[in-house]
Amino acid sequence: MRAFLGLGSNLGQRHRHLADAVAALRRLDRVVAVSPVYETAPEGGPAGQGPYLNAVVELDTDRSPRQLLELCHRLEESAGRVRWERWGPRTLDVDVLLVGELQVDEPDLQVPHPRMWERRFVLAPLADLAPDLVPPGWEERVGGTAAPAGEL
Ligand code: GSY
Repeated sequence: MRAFLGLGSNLGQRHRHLADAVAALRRLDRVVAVSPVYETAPEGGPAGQGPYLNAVVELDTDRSPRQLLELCHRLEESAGRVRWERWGPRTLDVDVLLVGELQVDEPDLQVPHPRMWERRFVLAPLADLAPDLVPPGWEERVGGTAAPAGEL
């Protein structure tokens, strides 16, 4: 199954947190591709939080969406994430974006991710990996900023 995970960090050693998560994914599953990193303005959450680094990882996986969610939580815990505040700054956020054509609508898990189509910090790296999946003209319709910030 072709699956996509969104990675973000705006606390501590941001690049290191993303790189560690990708290294762990390479050990635990089949990583097909990793997008470039983008520095993005925070969307939502408290004022004054720092910019994010964001990237998207493509997997070829046998895991279910729920198993992928559990994997995401493990990666976040490994980065020392503490859930102080909803939408607040975090060392690492990992979201399940897409899992093949599967659709899930449960309280703690929605696939495709319900807000991904309005988020430049998701669509910019996803468009690099899978332009076929990103609606044409998204750049005109979606706000926010995303500046290239290297590779993982
Ligand atoms: O939902 C992911 C965490 N997050 C982000 C993010 O990763 N990047 C940007 N730019 N803003 C965000 N707001 C939240 S919450």
